[in-house]
Amino acid sequence: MPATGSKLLLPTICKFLAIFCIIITQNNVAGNLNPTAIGVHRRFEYKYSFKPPYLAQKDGTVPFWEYGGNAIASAESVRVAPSLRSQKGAIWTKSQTNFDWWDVEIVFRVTGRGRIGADGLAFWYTTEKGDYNGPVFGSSDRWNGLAIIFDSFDNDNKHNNPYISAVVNDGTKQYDHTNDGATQLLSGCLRDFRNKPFPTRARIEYYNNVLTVLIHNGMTNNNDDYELCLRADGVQLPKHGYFGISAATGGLADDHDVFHFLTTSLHAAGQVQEPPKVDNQEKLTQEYKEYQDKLEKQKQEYKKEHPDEAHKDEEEWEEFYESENQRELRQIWQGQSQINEQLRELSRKVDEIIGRQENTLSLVSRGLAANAGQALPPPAAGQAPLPQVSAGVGVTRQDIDLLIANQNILLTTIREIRQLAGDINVRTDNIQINQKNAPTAQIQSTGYDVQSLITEMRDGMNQVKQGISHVGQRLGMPQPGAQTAPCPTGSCVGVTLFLSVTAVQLLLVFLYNIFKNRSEAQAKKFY
Ligand SMILES: [Ca+2]
Ligand SMILES: [Ca+2]
Repeated sequence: MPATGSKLLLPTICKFLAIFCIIITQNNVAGNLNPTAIGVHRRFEYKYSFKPPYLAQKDGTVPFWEYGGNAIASAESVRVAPSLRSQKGAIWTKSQTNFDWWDVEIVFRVTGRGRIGADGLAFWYTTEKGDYNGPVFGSSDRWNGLAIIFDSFDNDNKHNNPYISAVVNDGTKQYDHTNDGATQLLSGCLRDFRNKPFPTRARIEYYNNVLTVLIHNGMTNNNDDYELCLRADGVQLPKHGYFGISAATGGLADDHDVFHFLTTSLHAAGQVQEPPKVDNQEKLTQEYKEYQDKLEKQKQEYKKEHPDEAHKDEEEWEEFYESENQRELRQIWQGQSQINEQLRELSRKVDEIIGRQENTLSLVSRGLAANAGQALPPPAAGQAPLPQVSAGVGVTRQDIDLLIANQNILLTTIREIRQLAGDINVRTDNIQINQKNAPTAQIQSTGYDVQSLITEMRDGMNQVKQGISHVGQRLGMPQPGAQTAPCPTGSCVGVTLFLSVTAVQLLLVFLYNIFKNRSEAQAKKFY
């Protein structure tokens, strides 16, 4: 039983060990795909890289690179070797590397019409740039450094091409073309890199003396589809070297195009002296301040050397510019000036209006005065004569003439009446003298008659008075046909006219009484 048990146990342990080893190996491979992912600082080295667009400039040069042989550089790619027979070309960095560890990614294409192509492409890291007419894939043999060779043509006829191999040379060994370098290679992998739908890529890392080559077979456009091609430890490469790409054709010819050559330097954590990170804005501000200080200093120096000119210059600048307060004051002053101008214009117009108003008022007052029948003032010098007031309103000359004529008639009548009264008085005196000579009774009766006569005279005066008032009313009323204006008040009848009419009335009454007395005396004689 123990023998049987040990027989059963041994293969089980072997199986377990085999699975464990596979797991370990897989873990190692997976870890090697990104050996420098952790704890390594990466810095893109633009002086050891090229990429489209503007890979080559208009004059055909590639910045920081030089190329020769049959190589052709364009904006998009470098055709290291064209698809013509026996072509050789290469492109090299102008300067050696200044970093120990690096990672280079190459994007390239090897394309040809034939099922088989030639010769192939090589990546170089060497202490010297190769010869453009060299025998090893467009570069020199006996190189000192590393070559990653993409060998298209199967020289040894082992049906193991295209093949990718890493060959390290110390500058002494000649490349074994006949065996496709099989005896010299460090490591390699069989990969078909010709005529792929997408560009093939190679990622070559050299870090801590470990060389790792990852290949992207160009079947997809995914950047992450890298596969491990080879990994070699303890690789001793020159400390500094040139990067290069070369290619060659033979009896068969492929196009060898390189699109990207991207170099990244690798630095262990703590080795890199990171430049102090200064904020860009702060840096610019500091530079600006320094420049301002420098300018001010130069200005001061200039002033010291040329005091007059400096002063003049300052004054000119002060005249040219104005401060904020000055601008504000200037704007206020302009506004005030405009307001002042407007006020002056308004004042002028108001004066004009007042003048016109006064002129109109004087015209109105003159018109009113004329309407009131007052004498018009003589027009002032320079003034136009006033327009005549309309005729039907005031007293005309004709009315005045008529009034004067009436007055004359009245005077004549009064004079005649007075004469007649004097005549009557004389006759009365004669009558009285005659009666003295008559009987006494009659004289007494005469005395009685005189008293009644006075009473009658008083009645007559009352009648006269009534008549005068009647006349006055009639004179106040408008008379048809007469052109005199109606009197606004009762004072239209003159005093002279009034007295004259009164006197005439008195005379008439007096004469009437005398006539009545005489008639009664004659009647008594008949009794
Ligand atoms: Ca070959
Ligand atoms: Ca071969």
